[in-house]
Amino acid sequence: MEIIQIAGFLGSGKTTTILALARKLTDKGYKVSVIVNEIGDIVIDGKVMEILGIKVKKVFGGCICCELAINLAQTIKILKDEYNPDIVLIEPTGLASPNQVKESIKMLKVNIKSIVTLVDISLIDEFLYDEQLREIIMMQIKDADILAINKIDMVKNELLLKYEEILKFINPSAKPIRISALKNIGIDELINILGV
Ligand SMILES: Nc1nc2c(ncn2[C@@H]2O[C@H](COP(=O)(O)OP(=O)(O)OP(=O)(O)O)[C@@H](O)[C@H]2O)c(=O)[nH]1
Ligand SMILES: [Mg+2]
Repeated sequence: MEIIQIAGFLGSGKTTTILALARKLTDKGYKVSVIVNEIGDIVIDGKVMEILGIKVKKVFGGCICCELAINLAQTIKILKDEYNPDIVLIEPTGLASPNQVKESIKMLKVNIKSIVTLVDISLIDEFLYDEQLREIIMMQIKDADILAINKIDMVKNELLLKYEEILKFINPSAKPIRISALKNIGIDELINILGV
């Protein structure tokens, strides 16, 4: 069982990316489970995923990163015991620290494959102007193993090139990739980089 965390700020495209990944991985024959926190429109998302035959577990009560650490670990344990999926995709809240989420499940001795941090290229300029948002977004970028610039369908190439440089500067060890989760661009490449 391998665990992949799809992190990123509010609205960056985590659920859309998870759906796109889960579809392709299911088609490849993998048994996929998704763990989401119970916020926003996830009830609908959950239904969509159930229809696709993807097992969905919800973590209740808000922020995955802090008080729910035990709950998340329990959820993963139950998933493993009851369903034993090949791949678990985790969507933390958009405010979570990816490393904290990772830390909270370390004791399970499961294989945490990667942290993918999504960067919403259509809003990054705006977000980075705000001091508080900047802090959260920088933390999420620094925690990434893979940095997926999402919503590339919405912006010009110059902006992409500019942010590829900036992201490389903030986190030189992360692998960069351009995607559009909504238009299904770059998802195969993301799966390749993930090595699943
Ligand atoms: N144009 C465009 N829109 C996208 C893309 N990916 C996601 N979106 C849209 O962005 C919005 C937010 O996407 P979600 O997948 O719900 O983002 P999220 O990170 O799960 O959001 P929260 O769970 O609320 O933090 C939705 O309206 C998506 O349709 C993309 O690649 N291109
Ligand atoms: Mg979501």
